[in-house]
Amino acid sequence: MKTALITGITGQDGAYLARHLINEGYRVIGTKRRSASTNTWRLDELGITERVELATVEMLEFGNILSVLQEFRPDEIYNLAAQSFVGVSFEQPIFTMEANAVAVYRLLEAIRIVDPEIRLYQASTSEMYGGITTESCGETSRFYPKSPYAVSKVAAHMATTNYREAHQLFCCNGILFNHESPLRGAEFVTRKITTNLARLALGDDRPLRLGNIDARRDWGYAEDYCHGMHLMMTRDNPADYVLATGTAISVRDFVIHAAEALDMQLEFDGEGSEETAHDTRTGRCILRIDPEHYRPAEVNTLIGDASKARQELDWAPKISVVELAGMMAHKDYNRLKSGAAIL
Ligand code: G4F
Repeated sequence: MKTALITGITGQDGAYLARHLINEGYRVIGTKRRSASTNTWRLDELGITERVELATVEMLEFGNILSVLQEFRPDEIYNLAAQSFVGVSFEQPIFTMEANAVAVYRLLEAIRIVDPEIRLYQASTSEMYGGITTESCGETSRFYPKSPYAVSKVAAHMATTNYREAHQLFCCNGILFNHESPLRGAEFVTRKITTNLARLALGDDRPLRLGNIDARRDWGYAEDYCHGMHLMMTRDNPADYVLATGTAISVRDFVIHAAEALDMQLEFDGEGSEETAHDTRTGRCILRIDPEHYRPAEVNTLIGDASKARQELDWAPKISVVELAGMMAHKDYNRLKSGAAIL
């Protein structure tokens, strides 16, 4: 039986990846930070809480990382732990660099000390391309980070590549474009949209408040992407792969698709921060712009080219963004209708 260690197992990707690896016959160890109460709602929803072993690890402490590797001797590590909020990284750039980049050095050094045969998956991100908006980005595209988050992820990406080349570690960077699901954190825009629209569909009258609705993202379904992570780790040779759908739509269009799934037909009026949207069927105001959600530097468009993953991993996304918006909206509607808390 192979052992996988997943840092950040309580997040969206950690939960889907854990379920996939359990189904593949792995022993799964997940790290979590020390806290009075660990939120395992995603593992609970997938019905796998009792099937994973949780270890308390602080990624800022080298000794913690070393100990967990020595104790469990994993065959594979999936480093998904991060300060993953792009907006927050403008407020906490130093913590973001520590948690997302220096922590990766700790992990890489610990692997070298404990067992250089351990394989590492590093969660890289499309945010690294940030300012490259004119082309669809692949593994060899130039990086142009536009936030402290993106800068930290470029540093981690480079460190991982360097350890592969300098120390011959089996390390892969998975450059994942935005990937969403009903398990997405409620602060990210897609889930913020679906939770608020579901609330409105159930009679609440407070409009959804968003920042830049013209930003365009290449959104895929997170579970598809977690399968892709595992495929990278089963290759004979380590490499970096982009996972993406190849199609981008705007935040505005995501709102429209999610609203349609809840039987709302939106019409937009006004411009810039004065723009609003109402439901043509009821006349109710559904969306307002709130400049508080604008970012100091915005990534306007991201589109990925996953042809290498398609060819070498036989990977392809299975769910379209329209299906995804509908799936998320229905799930949140049903959660709220049954009285469940939105987490
Ligand atoms: O959902 P978002 O916060 O995701 P973002 O910034 O693209 O980053 C996510 O995906 C990356 C790629 O996989 C990850 F690396 C990263 O960790 C994270 O998971 O924002 C998407 C877009 C942005 O352009 C943002 O400005 O939506 C825009 N937006 C407009 N109004 C908003 C809002 N974003 C948020 N979170 N909240 C708003 O009210």
